[in-house]
Parts: sequence; C-alpha cells; structure tokens
Amino acid sequence: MTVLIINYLYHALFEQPHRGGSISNIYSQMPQSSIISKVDFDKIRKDFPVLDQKVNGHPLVYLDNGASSQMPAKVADRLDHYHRYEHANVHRGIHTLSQKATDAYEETRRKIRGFINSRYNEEIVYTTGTTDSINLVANSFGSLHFKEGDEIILSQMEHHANIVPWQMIAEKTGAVIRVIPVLDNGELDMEAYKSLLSKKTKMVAVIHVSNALGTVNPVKEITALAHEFGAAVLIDGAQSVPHQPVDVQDIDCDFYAFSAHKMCGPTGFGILYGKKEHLDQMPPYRGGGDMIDKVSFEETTYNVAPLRFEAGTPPIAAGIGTAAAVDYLTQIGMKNIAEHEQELVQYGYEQLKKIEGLRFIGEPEHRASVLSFVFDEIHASDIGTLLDKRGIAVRTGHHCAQPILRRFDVPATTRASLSFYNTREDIDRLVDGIEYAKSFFEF
Ligand code: 7TS
Repeated sequence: MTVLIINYLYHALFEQPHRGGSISNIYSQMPQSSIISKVDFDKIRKDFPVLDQKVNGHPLVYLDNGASSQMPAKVADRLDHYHRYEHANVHRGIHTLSQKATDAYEETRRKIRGFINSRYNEEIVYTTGTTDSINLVANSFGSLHFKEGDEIILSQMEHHANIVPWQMIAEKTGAVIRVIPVLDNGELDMEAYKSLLSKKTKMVAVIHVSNALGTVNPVKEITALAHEFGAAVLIDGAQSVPHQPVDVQDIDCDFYAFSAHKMCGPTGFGILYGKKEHLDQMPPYRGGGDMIDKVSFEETTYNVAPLRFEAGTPPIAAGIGTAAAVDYLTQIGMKNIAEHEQELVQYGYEQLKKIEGLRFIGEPEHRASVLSFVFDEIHASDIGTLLDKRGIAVRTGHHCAQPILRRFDVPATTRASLSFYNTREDIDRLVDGIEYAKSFFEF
C-alpha cells in the first residue's frame, strides 16, 4: 500500500523528460507577445515597494543585491495569499487543502526546470539555499565517491559556502583540496587549472559569478575539462541565476546550486540541480519524514530522488513564493535583465574609476553586477557607514570570501552589487556619496 501511494505521488509529481534545446520550457509555454522585448526598467522599479522609502532622510539607494535582492509586490502578495488562504502541509494530506498546497509547491519544481533548462523535474532538489545545496552534495556525493588521496578542486575566489563543506568531507574521507589561483585581474588562472586536473580529481566546485569581484567564470569550459578526467562539477550559481540566463544542459555541469532570496524570492529556500544519474545513486543527507519508503526498527528504505533529500516539513510558503519570483523574472526576460545590468555595471565602473584614490579589486574582462573597491587610506567600513548616512546601502567586509581578499592583500572592500531595478541615478548617488565620505578624510 505504501509503495502504491509513493508510486502514485511520484508519477503525479514528475513528468516526462525535457531534452536538449536552449529555449527554456517556460519561454516556450509563454506566448511571445507576453515576453517584453524592450523593457521599461524605470517602470519596473515601481514593482518594489521597499525601494520607495527614505533612509536617514534620503531616498533609499539599494546596492546590496549580492547579499539579498528585494521582493516585488507580486511575490509578496503570493506569499500573503498562501498564508491567508492556502496553507496546509504537503505530500501527506488526503484533504483538498493539502493537495492544493502540494500542487502549488510542486509547480515550483516544474518552473525551475524550465528556468534553468534542466532535463527532468526530478533533477530539481529543494533545499534551504545555496549553502544547504552545497552541503548536500559534499556530504552525499562525497561520502559515496571520495576516498583517501582523491582530489577536490576549488578556486581561490570561492564563497565560504563552497569551501567549508568540502573541507569537512575531505577531513572525513581523506580527500585533498587543491586550489585554482586567481590572476591579478581577478580571473581564474585557467592554465593552472588544467595542470591541477588528473585522474585523482573527483570533484571540481567553482563559483559562476564571484560575489567579491564580479568575475564571470568560463563554467562551460571548466566543466568540459573536468569531464575529460571523469571528475564531477558543481557550479555555485548564487550570483549568476539572478543576473543572466542559465542553461544547465548547455553548461553540462553535474550540480548547480542557487538561492531564491537573491532572485527576488523569499529567504529559506534554494535549489540544487543535479543530474539524474547522480541523484539516483546518492544516499540521503538528512533523515526524517517524507524522505522514506518504509521504516521499521530493523530496516528503513528510502524514497526516490529528489524526495529522498527533502526530509521533514519543507519551507512550503517560500517554495511557492519562488515560483512567483520565477514567473516575475521570466516575464521581464533574463536576457533583457542581463543586457540592462551589463550596461549599468559598465556605467558604474566608468564613473567610479574617475574617483581619485579608488582602486578596484578585480578588473575581469567579463563582469556581472558587482563593483568591489578599496581606498588605501580609508577603511571600507567607514565608507559603508558614511554611505548609509546618505541612504545608500552597500556591503563592506570580506563578503564571506576571505581567501580571495587575502590574495589581493586587503582586509575588506566596499561592494556595490546591482540588480535590474537599479538605475544610473543610483550610480550617480553612489559616486556623490563616496565623495562625501572621502571629505571626512584629508590625505
Ligand atoms: N555562494 C555565493 C557565490 C554567494 O554569493 C553566497 C551568498 C552564497 C553562496 C551563500 O548563499 P546563501 O543563500 O546560502 O546564504 N553571498 C552573500 C554575499 O555576497 N553577501 O551576503 C551573502
């Protein structure tokens, strides 16, 4: 009986495979006229009520999107509606409300599949964020495949979320971590990467877009090179999915991790994409309800992937809100978002470069959404505090990427991280704010 119910749920939740092609399912389902070709980004800004406020007496300029992006009213409304009228637990109730919640929650899997063009719904694992996604792979894939002397290749520009989980599993299994160095311009040293690869390499885990430098890494090439040696590849996509179209079949990576709260969605929800062939083999990472097939004190058997990785009551509302965020971004078009942000980040780069004493950390050829800089005579936290007095929100510090800051011999940077709802005026306000901050320090 239990098996029958699981089979029923499995077939109800997951559809047939979606093969190849670079056009995402979501685009192909949508009438072309509903995809805005020339987007009015000034109008789009009005979708974000949070941006329409004063902070310390000044209109807010929000340039901390790398930490977390803002939520449009449509996504907030979706969350509110769920909480008020639709709430029930998922994957268990026979009653209508529970089935409706399950349908809405599972719809997210289908939407994410289209958004990143994965092949199957079952390749989309729900997690609580990028950090959780990477921990899942490190623990589950790592405990299955790593042994003494195997090598895990990371890069020098990783976020701590893509360093520490690998160190923890390396300690348990005897695997060894190797690091791809970063060049002076903030790009990966690809020649060094090639020389690190060997038959011992079991995993290459690299960031798609650096949260500390803005560098866009050649993840397709990195993946192809790793596959020549039979190694699996995990891409940390926390800073890429919100800013550009991502196609996991085109990259051909084995795993891809990202967070909803950096792409106009709620906190507490994230995604792990994993190739079916891997997920089907991987053992569960957490135990509890929902992830099992049969439980007895003698023996427990597990559910199929991805449910095997989703123990306990999940963040249902956040999952449903994420589908609304995907709809919202898809309606604007990720290609339009990427083009707009490219224009904006280039403008920001040129304007900031004119400021005397400002030094960029990272000057890569391909940059996405991040401008990270220092002044030799002023600490980043002083800049950040003075910008805040002008209503300008930036992040200062090591951005949870201490190794790369050490590489550039700085303890902290000031980071402006952009989103599509930012404007040239926001950049101009940032430049004014920096001049204001500088005026407190005579040198
Ligand atoms: N990977 C990258 C590249 C990130 O930028 C972040 C968060 C994470 C992983 C972790 O994501 P989480 O949602 O699991 O926390 N980055 C930042 C940042 O740059 N400032 O605050 C958080």
